[in-house]
Amino acid sequence: MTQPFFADIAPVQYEGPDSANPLAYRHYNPDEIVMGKRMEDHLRFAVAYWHSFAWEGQDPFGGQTFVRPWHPQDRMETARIKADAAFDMFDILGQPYFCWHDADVRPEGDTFAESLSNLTAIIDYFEEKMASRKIKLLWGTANMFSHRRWMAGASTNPDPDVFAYAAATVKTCMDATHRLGGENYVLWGGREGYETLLNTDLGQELDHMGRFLNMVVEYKHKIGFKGTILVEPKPQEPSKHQYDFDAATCIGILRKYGLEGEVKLNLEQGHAILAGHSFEHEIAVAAAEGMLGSIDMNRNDYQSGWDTDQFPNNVPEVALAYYHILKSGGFTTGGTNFDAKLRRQSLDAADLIAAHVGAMDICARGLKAAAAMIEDGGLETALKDRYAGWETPAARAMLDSDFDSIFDRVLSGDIAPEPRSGRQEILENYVNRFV
Ligand SMILES: [Mn+2]
Repeated sequence: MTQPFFADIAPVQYEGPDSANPLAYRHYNPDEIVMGKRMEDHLRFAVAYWHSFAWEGQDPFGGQTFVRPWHPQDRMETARIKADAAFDMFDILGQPYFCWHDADVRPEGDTFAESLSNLTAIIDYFEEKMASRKIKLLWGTANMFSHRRWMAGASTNPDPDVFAYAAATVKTCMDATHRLGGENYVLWGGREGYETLLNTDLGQELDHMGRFLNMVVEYKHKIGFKGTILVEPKPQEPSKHQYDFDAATCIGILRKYGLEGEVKLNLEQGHAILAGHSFEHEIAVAAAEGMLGSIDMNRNDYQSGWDTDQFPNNVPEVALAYYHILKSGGFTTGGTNFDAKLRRQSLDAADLIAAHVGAMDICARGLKAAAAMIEDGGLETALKDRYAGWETPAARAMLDSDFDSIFDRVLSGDIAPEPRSGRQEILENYVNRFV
Protein backbone atom coordinates (compact mmCIF):
# COMPACT_ATOMS: atom_id res chain seq x y z
CA MET A 1 0.00 0.00 0.00
CA THR A 2 1.46 3.30 -1.08
CA GLN A 3 1.24 6.47 0.98
CA PRO A 4 -2.18 8.22 0.60
CA PHE A 5 -1.99 11.15 -1.83
CA PHE A 6 -3.00 13.71 0.82
CA ALA A 7 -1.05 11.99 3.64
CA ASP A 8 0.51 15.11 5.15
CA ILE A 9 -2.55 17.37 5.02
CA ALA A 10 -4.87 17.81 7.99
CA PRO A 11 -8.56 18.74 7.71
CA VAL A 12 -8.93 22.44 6.92
CA GLN A 13 -10.36 24.53 9.76
CA TYR A 14 -11.88 27.99 9.96
CA GLU A 15 -9.29 30.21 11.66
CA GLY A 16 -10.69 33.68 10.88
CA PRO A 17 -9.48 36.61 8.73
CA ASP A 18 -6.25 37.11 10.70
CA SER A 19 -4.91 33.60 10.14
CA ALA A 20 -1.72 33.35 8.06
CA ASN A 21 -2.12 29.59 7.61
CA PRO A 22 -2.37 28.99 3.83
CA LEU A 23 -4.47 25.88 4.40
CA ALA A 24 -7.06 27.42 6.73
CA TYR A 25 -10.39 29.06 5.96
CA ARG A 26 -10.27 32.75 6.73
CA HIS A 27 -13.83 33.58 5.58
CA TYR A 28 -15.63 30.27 4.96
CA ASN A 29 -17.17 29.52 8.33
CA PRO A 30 -19.90 26.92 7.64
CA ASP A 31 -21.93 27.67 10.79
CA GLU A 32 -21.82 31.47 10.53
CA ILE A 33 -25.32 32.86 10.03
CA VAL A 34 -25.79 35.05 6.97
CA MET A 35 -29.27 36.50 6.41
CA GLY A 36 -30.72 34.00 8.85
CA LYS A 37 -29.14 30.91 7.26
CA ARG A 38 -25.90 28.96 7.77
CA MET A 39 -23.17 29.93 5.31
CA GLU A 40 -22.74 26.29 4.28
CA ASP A 41 -26.44 26.10 3.42
CA HIS A 42 -26.25 29.25 1.28
CA LEU A 43 -23.15 28.32 -0.70
CA ARG A 44 -23.64 24.54 -0.96
CA PHE A 45 -20.10 23.96 -2.25
CA ALA A 46 -19.32 21.04 -4.53
CA VAL A 47 -15.97 19.68 -5.69
CA ALA A 48 -15.82 18.41 -9.27
CA TYR A 49 -14.20 15.06 -9.88
CA TRP A 50 -13.12 15.78 -13.45
CA HIS A 51 -10.69 18.70 -13.25
CA SER A 52 -9.38 17.79 -9.79
CA PHE A 53 -8.84 14.06 -10.34
CA ALA A 54 -9.37 13.10 -13.97
CA TRP A 55 -7.60 15.92 -15.84
CA GLU A 56 -3.89 15.19 -16.31
CA GLY A 57 -2.60 18.69 -17.02
CA GLN A 58 -2.70 18.73 -20.84
CA ASP A 59 -3.03 21.96 -22.80
CA PRO A 60 -3.19 22.47 -26.60
CA PHE A 61 0.64 22.49 -26.73
CA GLY A 62 1.63 19.85 -24.25
CA GLY A 63 0.65 16.60 -22.63
CA GLN A 64 0.35 15.29 -19.13
CA THR A 65 2.11 17.20 -16.33
CA PHE A 66 0.38 15.62 -13.32
CA VAL A 67 1.63 12.20 -12.28
CA ARG A 68 -0.83 10.78 -9.76
CA PRO A 69 -1.09 7.43 -7.99
CA TRP A 70 -4.28 6.74 -10.01
CA HIS A 71 -2.55 6.96 -13.39
CA PRO A 72 -3.05 5.45 -15.88
CA GLN A 73 -6.84 5.87 -15.58
CA ASP A 74 -7.81 2.99 -17.87
CA ARG A 75 -8.35 0.29 -15.23
CA MET A 76 -10.70 -0.36 -12.32
CA GLU A 77 -7.85 -0.74 -9.83
CA THR A 78 -6.70 2.85 -10.38
CA ALA A 79 -10.31 4.12 -10.49
CA ARG A 80 -10.64 2.92 -6.88
CA ILE A 81 -7.33 4.58 -5.89
CA LYS A 82 -8.67 7.79 -7.49
CA ALA A 83 -11.91 7.48 -5.50
CA ASP A 84 -9.90 6.97 -2.28
CA ALA A 85 -7.94 10.18 -2.96
CA ALA A 86 -11.10 12.10 -3.92
CA PHE A 87 -12.95 11.16 -0.73
CA ASP A 88 -9.79 11.91 1.32
CA MET A 89 -9.85 15.41 -0.19
CA PHE A 90 -13.57 15.79 0.55
CA ASP A 91 -12.76 14.89 4.19
CA ILE A 92 -9.98 17.48 4.29
CA LEU A 93 -12.08 20.29 2.77
CA GLY A 94 -15.34 19.41 4.54
CA GLN A 95 -17.48 20.76 1.67
CA PRO A 96 -20.98 19.27 1.59
CA TYR A 97 -21.17 18.05 -2.06
CA PHE A 98 -19.29 16.57 -5.00
CA CYS A 99 -20.08 16.03 -8.71
CA TRP A 100 -18.97 13.64 -11.45
CA HIS A 101 -19.22 12.59 -15.09
CA ASP A 102 -19.29 8.86 -15.90
CA ALA A 103 -15.97 9.18 -17.75
CA ASP A 104 -14.21 10.73 -14.70
CA VAL A 105 -14.98 7.93 -12.32
CA ARG A 106 -14.78 4.74 -14.39
CA PRO A 107 -12.53 3.47 -17.17
CA GLU A 108 -14.10 3.25 -20.63
CA GLY A 109 -14.92 -0.37 -21.51
CA ASP A 110 -14.60 -2.05 -24.90
CA THR A 111 -18.40 -2.20 -25.10
CA PHE A 112 -21.32 -0.23 -23.68
CA ALA A 113 -22.05 -3.11 -21.31
CA GLU A 114 -18.48 -3.13 -20.00
CA SER A 115 -18.51 0.65 -19.43
CA LEU A 116 -21.78 0.26 -17.54
CA SER A 117 -20.42 -2.57 -15.42
CA ASN A 118 -17.38 -0.40 -14.57
CA LEU A 119 -19.67 2.51 -13.66
CA THR A 120 -21.87 0.32 -11.47
CA ALA A 121 -18.84 -1.03 -9.59
CA ILE A 122 -17.60 2.51 -8.87
CA ILE A 123 -21.06 3.71 -7.83
CA ASP A 124 -21.12 0.77 -5.39
CA TYR A 125 -17.78 1.99 -4.06
CA PHE A 126 -19.08 5.59 -3.76
CA GLU A 127 -22.17 4.36 -1.95
CA GLU A 128 -20.00 2.56 0.56
CA LYS A 129 -17.86 5.67 1.14
CA MET A 130 -20.86 8.01 1.38
CA ALA A 131 -22.54 5.78 3.98
CA SER A 132 -19.97 6.72 6.65
CA ARG A 133 -19.74 10.41 5.67
CA LYS A 134 -21.92 13.53 5.48
CA ILE A 135 -20.90 14.25 1.86
CA LYS A 136 -23.74 14.28 -0.70
CA LEU A 137 -23.97 14.29 -4.47
CA LEU A 138 -24.91 17.69 -5.93
CA TRP A 139 -25.17 16.28 -9.44
CA GLY A 140 -24.10 13.61 -11.84
CA THR A 141 -23.68 13.93 -15.58
CA ALA A 142 -22.54 12.08 -18.70
CA ASN A 143 -19.42 12.98 -20.65
CA MET A 144 -20.71 12.93 -24.22
CA PHE A 145 -17.93 15.00 -25.78
CA SER A 146 -14.52 13.37 -25.13
CA HIS A 147 -14.74 9.99 -26.89
CA ARG A 148 -14.47 10.08 -30.69
CA ARG A 149 -17.99 8.68 -31.09
CA TRP A 150 -19.30 12.09 -29.94
CA MET A 151 -17.27 14.19 -32.39
CA ALA A 152 -20.40 15.32 -34.28
CA GLY A 153 -22.53 15.67 -31.16
CA ALA A 154 -24.61 13.40 -28.95
CA SER A 155 -28.37 14.03 -29.22
CA THR A 156 -27.74 16.27 -32.26
CA ASN A 157 -25.53 13.76 -34.08
CA PRO A 158 -26.55 13.10 -37.70
CA ASP A 159 -26.12 9.35 -36.96
CA PRO A 160 -29.18 7.88 -35.15
CA ASP A 161 -26.94 5.20 -33.61
CA VAL A 162 -25.08 7.93 -31.73
CA PHE A 163 -28.41 9.39 -30.55
CA ALA A 164 -29.24 5.90 -29.24
CA TYR A 165 -25.86 5.57 -27.51
CA ALA A 166 -26.40 9.01 -25.92
CA ALA A 167 -29.87 8.06 -24.67
CA ALA A 168 -28.59 4.80 -23.16
CA THR A 169 -25.63 6.64 -21.59
CA VAL A 170 -27.79 9.35 -19.98
CA LYS A 171 -30.18 6.69 -18.68
CA THR A 172 -27.31 4.93 -16.87
CA CYS A 173 -25.96 8.22 -15.46
CA MET A 174 -29.44 9.28 -14.27
CA ASP A 175 -29.85 5.85 -12.63
CA ALA A 176 -26.49 6.25 -10.86
CA THR A 177 -27.29 9.84 -9.79
CA HIS A 178 -30.68 8.74 -8.46
CA ARG A 179 -29.11 5.83 -6.59
CA LEU A 180 -26.62 8.13 -4.83
CA GLY A 181 -29.37 10.59 -3.84
CA GLY A 182 -28.14 13.27 -6.27
CA GLU A 183 -29.98 16.58 -5.96
CA ASN A 184 -29.72 17.49 -9.66
CA TYR A 185 -28.82 15.94 -12.99
CA VAL A 186 -26.83 18.12 -15.43
CA LEU A 187 -26.66 18.06 -19.22
CA TRP A 188 -23.74 19.93 -20.69
CA GLY A 189 -24.05 19.69 -24.47
CA GLY A 190 -20.32 19.68 -25.09
CA ARG A 191 -20.67 19.03 -28.81
CA GLU A 192 -24.35 19.88 -29.31
CA GLY A 193 -23.60 22.36 -32.05
CA TYR A 194 -21.81 22.35 -35.37
CA GLU A 195 -18.65 23.32 -37.20
CA THR A 196 -20.11 24.21 -40.62
CA LEU A 197 -23.59 24.65 -42.08
CA LEU A 198 -22.26 23.00 -45.26
CA ASN A 199 -22.88 19.60 -43.62
CA THR A 200 -25.48 20.48 -40.96
CA ASP A 201 -29.29 20.49 -40.87
CA LEU A 202 -29.62 22.90 -37.96
CA GLY A 203 -33.42 22.64 -37.65
CA GLN A 204 -33.42 18.84 -37.55
CA GLU A 205 -30.62 18.75 -34.99
CA LEU A 206 -32.50 21.19 -32.72
CA ASP A 207 -35.65 19.05 -32.96
CA HIS A 208 -33.64 15.97 -31.98
CA MET A 209 -32.15 17.81 -29.01
CA GLY A 210 -35.63 18.97 -27.94
CA ARG A 211 -36.96 15.41 -28.10
CA PHE A 212 -33.91 14.10 -26.23
CA LEU A 213 -34.40 16.62 -23.40
CA ASN A 214 -38.05 15.60 -23.19
CA MET A 215 -36.96 11.95 -22.90
CA VAL A 216 -34.67 12.96 -20.01
CA VAL A 217 -37.64 14.55 -18.22
CA GLU A 218 -39.93 11.59 -19.00
CA TYR A 219 -37.32 9.21 -17.58
CA LYS A 220 -36.84 11.38 -14.48
CA HIS A 221 -40.54 11.04 -13.68
CA LYS A 222 -40.57 7.34 -14.57
CA ILE A 223 -37.86 6.51 -12.00
CA GLY A 224 -39.14 8.98 -9.40
CA PHE A 225 -36.01 11.15 -9.41
CA LYS A 226 -36.90 14.23 -7.34
CA GLY A 227 -33.85 16.28 -8.29
CA THR A 228 -33.74 19.10 -10.82
CA ILE A 229 -32.74 18.61 -14.45
CA LEU A 230 -30.23 21.31 -15.43
CA VAL A 231 -28.80 22.41 -18.78
CA GLU A 232 -25.44 24.22 -18.81
CA PRO A 233 -25.04 26.94 -21.47
CA LYS A 234 -21.72 27.47 -23.26
CA PRO A 235 -21.19 29.48 -26.45
CA GLN A 236 -18.20 27.82 -28.14
CA GLU A 237 -15.40 25.34 -27.42
CA PRO A 238 -15.75 22.60 -28.40
CA SER A 239 -18.22 23.29 -31.22
CA LYS A 240 -17.73 26.53 -33.12
CA HIS A 241 -21.49 27.10 -32.97
CA GLN A 242 -23.15 25.70 -29.85
CA TYR A 243 -26.97 25.46 -29.75
CA ASP A 244 -26.87 26.14 -25.97
CA PHE A 245 -25.01 29.46 -26.44
CA ASP A 246 -26.08 31.32 -23.29
CA ALA A 247 -28.90 31.52 -20.74
CA ALA A 248 -31.27 33.41 -23.04
CA THR A 249 -30.70 30.98 -25.94
CA CYS A 250 -31.24 27.95 -23.69
CA ILE A 251 -34.42 29.45 -22.27
CA GLY A 252 -35.74 29.94 -25.82
CA ILE A 253 -34.95 26.30 -26.70
CA LEU A 254 -36.50 24.99 -23.47
CA ARG A 255 -39.67 27.00 -24.12
CA LYS A 256 -39.81 25.87 -27.75
CA TYR A 257 -39.81 22.22 -26.66
CA GLY A 258 -42.22 22.73 -23.73
CA LEU A 259 -39.65 22.22 -20.97
CA GLU A 260 -39.83 25.57 -19.14
CA GLY A 261 -41.47 24.04 -16.07
CA GLU A 262 -39.14 21.03 -15.98
CA VAL A 263 -35.58 22.15 -16.70
CA LYS A 264 -33.44 24.87 -15.13
CA LEU A 265 -29.96 26.19 -15.89
CA ASN A 266 -26.52 25.45 -14.48
CA LEU A 267 -24.62 28.65 -15.18
CA GLU A 268 -20.85 28.93 -15.32
CA GLN A 269 -18.89 32.14 -14.92
CA GLY A 270 -16.32 31.10 -17.55
CA HIS A 271 -19.03 30.29 -20.08
CA ALA A 272 -20.69 33.65 -19.40
CA ILE A 273 -17.37 35.35 -20.19
CA LEU A 274 -16.97 33.35 -23.44
CA ALA A 275 -20.48 34.48 -24.44
CA GLY A 276 -19.49 38.11 -23.92
CA HIS A 277 -21.64 38.47 -20.80
CA SER A 278 -20.96 39.10 -17.14
CA PHE A 279 -21.78 36.24 -14.78
CA GLU A 280 -24.43 38.33 -13.02
CA HIS A 281 -26.10 38.97 -16.38
CA GLU A 282 -26.53 35.22 -16.94
CA ILE A 283 -27.79 34.73 -13.37
CA ALA A 284 -30.25 37.63 -13.68
CA VAL A 285 -31.58 36.34 -17.03
CA ALA A 286 -32.20 32.87 -15.58
CA ALA A 287 -33.66 34.28 -12.34
CA ALA A 288 -36.06 36.53 -14.27
CA GLU A 289 -37.42 33.40 -15.99
CA GLY A 290 -37.54 31.31 -12.79
CA MET A 291 -34.89 29.02 -14.29
CA LEU A 292 -31.87 29.66 -12.04
CA GLY A 293 -30.73 26.22 -10.92
CA SER A 294 -27.06 25.98 -9.94
CA ILE A 295 -23.69 27.57 -10.70
CA ASP A 296 -20.17 26.57 -11.71
CA MET A 297 -17.96 29.20 -10.07
CA ASN A 298 -14.88 29.10 -12.28
CA ARG A 299 -13.62 31.99 -14.33
CA ASN A 300 -11.80 32.41 -17.58
CA ASP A 301 -8.78 34.49 -18.37
CA TYR A 302 -9.90 37.87 -19.71
CA GLN A 303 -6.84 38.19 -21.95
CA SER A 304 -6.54 34.76 -23.56
CA GLY A 305 -10.19 34.55 -24.67
CA TRP A 306 -10.52 30.81 -24.16
CA ASP A 307 -11.85 28.49 -21.51
CA THR A 308 -9.18 28.35 -18.81
CA ASP A 309 -11.44 27.13 -15.95
CA GLN A 310 -9.55 28.93 -13.18
CA PHE A 311 -10.60 28.96 -9.56
CA PRO A 312 -12.34 32.25 -8.63
CA ASN A 313 -10.16 34.95 -7.09
CA ASN A 314 -12.07 38.19 -7.56
CA VAL A 315 -14.35 39.17 -4.68
CA PRO A 316 -16.23 42.02 -6.45
CA GLU A 317 -17.21 39.70 -9.36
CA VAL A 318 -18.28 36.90 -7.07
CA ALA A 319 -20.19 39.33 -4.80
CA LEU A 320 -22.35 40.57 -7.69
CA ALA A 321 -23.12 36.99 -8.71
CA TYR A 322 -24.24 36.09 -5.18
CA TYR A 323 -26.16 39.37 -4.93
CA HIS A 324 -28.41 38.22 -7.77
CA ILE A 325 -28.60 34.67 -6.39
CA LEU A 326 -29.67 35.94 -2.94
CA LYS A 327 -32.06 38.43 -4.53
CA SER A 328 -33.78 35.57 -6.36
CA GLY A 329 -34.18 33.63 -3.11
CA GLY A 330 -30.94 31.62 -3.11
CA PHE A 331 -30.30 28.04 -4.16
CA THR A 332 -32.88 25.30 -3.69
CA THR A 333 -31.46 22.06 -5.13
CA GLY A 334 -28.48 23.87 -6.71
CA GLY A 335 -25.16 24.94 -5.28
CA THR A 336 -21.71 26.35 -5.99
CA ASN A 337 -19.62 23.87 -7.95
CA PHE A 338 -15.98 24.48 -8.83
CA ASP A 339 -15.65 23.31 -12.43
CA ALA A 340 -12.09 24.55 -12.01
CA LYS A 341 -8.66 23.16 -12.59
CA LEU A 342 -5.21 23.87 -11.25
CA ARG A 343 -2.65 25.57 -13.43
CA ARG A 344 -0.65 22.77 -15.08
CA GLN A 345 2.52 23.64 -13.14
CA SER A 346 0.72 23.24 -9.78
CA LEU A 347 1.84 19.67 -9.22
CA ASP A 348 1.48 19.11 -5.49
CA ALA A 349 -1.34 17.67 -3.41
CA ALA A 350 -1.23 20.89 -1.37
CA ASP A 351 -1.94 22.92 -4.55
CA LEU A 352 -5.24 21.10 -4.99
CA ILE A 353 -6.26 21.83 -1.40
CA ALA A 354 -5.09 25.46 -1.52
CA ALA A 355 -7.03 26.06 -4.75
CA HIS A 356 -10.29 24.95 -3.15
CA VAL A 357 -9.60 26.72 0.16
CA GLY A 358 -8.97 29.99 -1.68
CA ALA A 359 -12.03 29.56 -3.89
CA MET A 360 -14.30 28.80 -0.94
CA ASP A 361 -12.93 31.82 0.93
CA ILE A 362 -13.47 34.12 -2.06
CA CYS A 363 -17.05 32.88 -2.40
CA ALA A 364 -17.65 33.31 1.34
CA ARG A 365 -16.39 36.90 1.17
CA GLY A 366 -18.58 37.50 -1.89
CA LEU A 367 -21.61 36.02 -0.14
CA LYS A 368 -21.08 38.18 2.95
CA ALA A 369 -20.69 41.30 0.79
CA ALA A 370 -23.82 40.42 -1.19
CA ALA A 371 -25.82 39.82 1.98
CA ALA A 372 -24.63 43.15 3.41
CA MET A 373 -25.77 44.96 0.25
CA ILE A 374 -29.16 43.26 0.40
CA GLU A 375 -29.55 44.07 4.10
CA ASP A 376 -28.52 47.69 3.51
CA GLY A 377 -30.97 47.90 0.61
CA GLY A 378 -29.13 50.68 -1.24
CA LEU A 379 -29.24 49.05 -4.67
CA GLU A 380 -32.88 48.06 -4.29
CA THR A 381 -33.83 51.61 -3.25
CA ALA A 382 -31.99 53.05 -6.24
CA LEU A 383 -33.74 50.56 -8.53
CA LYS A 384 -37.15 51.40 -7.09
CA ASP A 385 -36.45 55.09 -7.55
CA ARG A 386 -35.37 54.60 -11.17
CA TYR A 387 -38.58 52.78 -12.06
CA ALA A 388 -40.86 54.89 -9.83
CA GLY A 389 -42.61 56.40 -12.87
CA TRP A 390 -44.19 53.02 -13.57
CA GLU A 391 -46.00 53.18 -10.20
CA THR A 392 -48.36 55.91 -11.47
CA PRO A 393 -51.87 54.82 -12.59
CA ALA A 394 -51.36 56.44 -16.02
CA ALA A 395 -48.17 54.47 -16.66
CA ARG A 396 -49.73 51.19 -15.56
CA ALA A 397 -52.87 51.79 -17.65
CA MET A 398 -50.69 52.37 -20.71
CA LEU A 399 -49.62 48.69 -20.73
CA ASP A 400 -53.27 47.71 -21.12
CA SER A 401 -53.96 50.27 -23.83
CA ASP A 402 -52.84 50.45 -27.47
CA PHE A 403 -50.67 52.52 -29.81
CA ASP A 404 -53.54 54.82 -30.84
CA SER A 405 -54.45 55.93 -27.33
CA ILE A 406 -50.77 56.34 -26.39
CA PHE A 407 -50.28 58.36 -29.58
CA ASP A 408 -53.18 60.66 -28.62
CA ARG A 409 -51.64 61.32 -25.17
CA VAL A 410 -48.24 62.10 -26.64
CA LEU A 411 -49.70 64.32 -29.39
CA SER A 412 -51.79 66.32 -26.88
CA GLY A 413 -48.53 67.41 -25.23
CA ASP A 414 -49.21 65.44 -22.06
CA ILE A 415 -45.89 63.61 -22.37
CA ALA A 416 -42.50 65.36 -22.33
CA PRO A 417 -39.69 62.95 -21.33
CA GLU A 418 -36.85 64.55 -19.36
CA PRO A 419 -33.66 62.40 -19.21
CA ARG A 420 -32.42 61.54 -15.69
CA SER A 421 -29.00 60.37 -14.61
CA GLY A 422 -28.45 56.60 -14.51
CA ARG A 423 -26.07 57.25 -11.55
CA GLN A 424 -23.77 54.39 -12.59
CA GLU A 425 -20.62 55.71 -10.91
CA ILE A 426 -22.50 56.46 -7.69
CA LEU A 427 -23.81 52.87 -7.69
CA GLU A 428 -20.36 51.43 -8.46
CA ASN A 429 -18.96 53.42 -5.56
CA TYR A 430 -21.75 52.06 -3.38
CA VAL A 431 -20.80 48.46 -4.25
CA ASN A 432 -17.16 49.21 -3.44
CA ARG A 433 -18.16 50.04 0.15
CA PHE A 434 -19.12 46.38 0.61
CA VAL A 435 -16.49 44.38 -1.30
MN1 LIG B 1 -19.13 23.91 -16.10
